[in-house]
Order: sequence, then structure tokens, then C-alpha cells
Amino acid sequence: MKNILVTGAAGFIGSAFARYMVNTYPHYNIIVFDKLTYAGNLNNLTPIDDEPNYRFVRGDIADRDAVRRTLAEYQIDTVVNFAAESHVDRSILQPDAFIHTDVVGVYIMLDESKKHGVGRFLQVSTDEVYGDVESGYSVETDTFLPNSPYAASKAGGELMVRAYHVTHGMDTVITRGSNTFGPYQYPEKLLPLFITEALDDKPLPLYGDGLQVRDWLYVEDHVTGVDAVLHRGESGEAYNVAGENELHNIDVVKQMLALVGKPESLIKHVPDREGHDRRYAMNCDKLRAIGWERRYNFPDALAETVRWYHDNEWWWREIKTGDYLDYFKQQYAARLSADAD
Ligand code: NAD
Ligand code: TDX
Repeated sequence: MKNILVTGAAGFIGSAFARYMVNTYPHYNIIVFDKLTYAGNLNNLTPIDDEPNYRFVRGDIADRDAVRRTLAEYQIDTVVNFAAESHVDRSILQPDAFIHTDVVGVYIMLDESKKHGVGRFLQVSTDEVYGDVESGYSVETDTFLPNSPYAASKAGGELMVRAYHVTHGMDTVITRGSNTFGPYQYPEKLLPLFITEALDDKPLPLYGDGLQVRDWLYVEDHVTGVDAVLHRGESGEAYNVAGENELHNIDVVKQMLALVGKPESLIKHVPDREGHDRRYAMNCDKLRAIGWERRYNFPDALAETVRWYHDNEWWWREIKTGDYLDYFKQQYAARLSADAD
């Protein structure tokens, strides 16, 4: 590995991965390729702007010519694909972009990578491909049962990765991460949305009874999981990256409110998300077997995250304007004025 193309790395997890890789492996060149959709933000990459082993290229992973040119210009030998439409609620409102990026985009990246002779191709995927897990823990060989258009599009992308490995012998690996949180997360996901709304004393729209279970993983631990699979994962295999930290949504929100110093009366139960999965939970023994271990515990990581949003209003206030407000209105206006189901 020498020249690594990291797609989607102006977003939340990809930018954390790019910052980590640039600093951890000064002998690798890290080329970020990102379309800069609403979720892409160059402010996420300013900490590495001046590093000699970092470059940024603006482009769409579904744009064959742009992908081909970039692979050639930077003599790319390794691809890590974070690029995706990533928000379940948006996939319910408008699924088109999810098919474009999470299915077609993955296919174009694979096809051009094959033609260019890329070595390792790592696809970043999600626990949501397994669907609702009533009891027990998902293992990597479980059947896919995706329930949202987002989860279905991620599953489609993954299956194409598998096909290129089996059919064309490409060296592919896949990571399936659980619910990730930390600094620089776009304020549409549960924690950054609720932290920033709570800081402004606004009501927090908790879907349904709030008893859904998610497995919370700190972004820095997700990043080292991807690194472990990139360097030590077996070709053709998928690896779960889990927080092993299951919590009901309502308990996550209460812990967050205590840290922000705001009352629980801000919580407002609103009508549920359509097709809302009750629980995700994965076993990650396979990743541990290749030497990964988590370094962060949830209470400290949540406190650090709350502190970051408190100290970096400049980052999120700039985002919560314009198109963001249109989305917020579409997703929440009726919910916040309705009674919960
Ligand atoms: P994000 O929405 O914060 O960032 C996505 C990035 O991809 C943005 O920078 C955006 O500009 C870019 N992008 C979108 N479409 C593109 C295209 N067609 N071409 C090039 N760039 C494009 O997402 P995130 O939360 O950082 O998630 C990153 C990856 O991790 C995704 O693949 C997601 O499915 C996966 N994942 C996320 C979580 C989570 O909890 N956030 C958990 C597991 C897996
Ligand atoms: O306003 C809200 N109210 C609410 O109750 C929002 C935005 C969320 N929720 C609930 C829905 C979920 O049960 O909180 C939980 C977490 O929601 P999200 O932050 O939207 O995450 P989730 O739907 O679980 O998906 C996340 O984890 C898997 C990421 O967004 C995906 O990209 C990742 O693949």
C-alpha cells in the first residue's frame, strides 16, 4: 500500500479515518475523493490541510470518467470506500440518491478499480444490512434482511463487492460498523441533532417509545477497526465493527442531557420512523481475532462528544442553515406538532 484513495472522507467517519491515516502512516499518500454533498464538509479535513501526504479531489463515485482519471493520476493501489448517502430518514423521504451512490457508485468504483489494477478494495458497510435483531447477535455469515431503503442500498453495494471478488478475483474486504458517534457528525443523526438542539433549549423529537436499541461505537474505534481490516483482513471476508454497548435510545438521550446540563422535559415523544428497526446488535469476535480492540468507553466518549459540540458552535451553526432547515421542517414539523403514536 502506498497511494490510498479514501472516498467520502469529507463526511463524518471518513474524515476521522483520513486524519488518522495521514498522521499514523506518513509513508502512505492519502487521496480523499468526495462529491461534497450536503454531508460533505471540508472543515472536517482542515486539521490535515497542510500535511504533505494528503490531497483532496472533488468528484462523484458514480462518475466513471472522474473515477478513472483520479485512479490513474494518483497511481492508486488501494481503495477505501466510505462514500454513501447515510441517513435512514432521508432514504425514506427520497431514496434516489441512495441507489445512485450506495449501489451504482459502488459498482463504478469496483469496475474502474478492477480495470486500473487496484490491489485491496475495502467497502465500508453497516450493521443495518442484517435488519432487526430481536435477540442474540449478528455474525458475518447471517442472512441480509435490510428494512430501510438505506439499508437495502448498502446491502446491494456489498453484494456487488462480493460478486467482484468471486467473479473477478478482486482483493476485497468489508467492514460492518454499528451506530457511530463523535465530533464532526452531521447534525441529522440522533446524538449530534439532539446535542445541538438541547444546547438551544429546543424539543428533542424522540421517535415512538424511545425503547429501540442501538449499539454505540465511538468514531475513533470505528476507524481503527477499518484500519485493522485494511491491513489484516482476509480477502473476500466481512468483519463486524461493534461497540458492544447496547442502549435504549431514551437512555442515551438522558445521559446526553445530564452532560449538557439540560432538563429531561426537553424530550418529546413523536410519531415513529416508518419501518423502524427495534434493535441492532453484532458479535465482533472475528475482528478481535485479527488484533483489534476498542480503546474508548461510552461515558467518557459521550462526554468528549458533548464537549466538542459545546466548544465548536462555529462548525454546526454554519450547517444548520439553508437546505438543512428545509430538511428539518420536512422531517420534523408535523411530528413535533402531532401526538406520539
Ligand atoms: P456522512 O453522511 O457523514 O458522509 C458521507 C460522505 O460521502 C460525505 O462527505 C459526502 O459528500 C460523500 N458522498 C456522498 N455521495 C457521494 C458520491 N456519490 N461520490 C463521492 N462522495 C459522496 O456518512 P458517515 O456517517 O461518515 O458514514 C460513512 C460510511 O460509513 C457510509 O458508507 C455509511 O454507510 C457507513 N456507516 C456509518 C455509520 C454511522 O453510524 N454513521 C455506521 C456504520 C456504517
Ligand atoms: O430525530 C431522531 N429521533 C430518534 O428517535 C433521530 C434522527 C433518530 N432517532 C432514533 C432512530 C434510531 O433508533 O435514534 C436511533 C438512531 O438514529 P440515527 O442516528 O438516525 O441512526 P440509525 O438509523 O440507527 O443509523 C445509523 O447507524 C447505522 C447511521 O445513521 C447509519 O449510517 C449507520 O449505517
